Amino acid sequence: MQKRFLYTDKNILNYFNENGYVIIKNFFNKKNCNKFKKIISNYANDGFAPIMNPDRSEYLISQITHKIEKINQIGEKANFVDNIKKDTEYFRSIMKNKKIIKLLSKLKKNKKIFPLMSQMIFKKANTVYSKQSWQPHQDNSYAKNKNGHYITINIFMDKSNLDNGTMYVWKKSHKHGIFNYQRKVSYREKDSKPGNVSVSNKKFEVENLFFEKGDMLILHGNLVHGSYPNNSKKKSRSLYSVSYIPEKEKFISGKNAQRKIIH
Ligand SMILES: O=C(O)CCC(=O)C(=O)O
Ligand SMILES: [Fe+2]
Repeated sequence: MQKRFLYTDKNILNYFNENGYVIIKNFFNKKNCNKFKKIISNYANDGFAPIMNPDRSEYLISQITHKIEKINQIGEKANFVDNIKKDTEYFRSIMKNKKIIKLLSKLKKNKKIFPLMSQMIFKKANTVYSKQSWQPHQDNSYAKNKNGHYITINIFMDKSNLDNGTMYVWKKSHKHGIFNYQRKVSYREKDSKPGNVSVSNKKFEVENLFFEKGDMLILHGNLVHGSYPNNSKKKSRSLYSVSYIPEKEKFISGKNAQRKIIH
């Protein structure tokens, strides 16, 4: 297994600059992971498709109308809708988690850091979307920050390995700016292969990454990464992904994600 750092480790910055990613071990404890999964699962559809921006009520509602319709009694419906506010606030509180912001700020010369968007990816065992294998892509191919300051974190809510669809990176590929890419539908795609496919003449070694439940991956926006399908019959591989940017940096908002500075 590759190196996993404690939150307080002094070598995080060096490792991140050199490798374009860093893994913080047990950032969330198991109880917090279970709480998170329980709450967000209330909003999943049958195929457990990813949920875009569950921290924004307008996004959450737009993705769960089918669930609301299925509830028979008006009182129950009202209770379900009433919970949305509380739950979006909970997801938002994770995006704005002080420990996360402080650590990301350390990686970016102590600049102020703001969240832009979030996404829940379930890869729940035995569902349609478990077979999702993200093609090798740079997250910054969407946001297009010219200075390469776009960052994504993935909080792993399950143990993640080759069997249940873990992630891989193209080693040190963050050092070459934004590559050309083949555009792909990356939200509710039909081919189970989302992610703008990076195209480069350079050859990079593939490094598979392994995670314990509660680990947090911090990704440089220009590091090419992807993931394998979840072939496990039993083990889901869920993660909550949040993207960030330092103050005053430019980015593309995007039609689906609608990235915006969240204060
Ligand atoms: O969930 C995965 O396997 C990868 C997700 C990812 O890279 C992304 O959302 O940009
Ligand atoms: Fe990604």
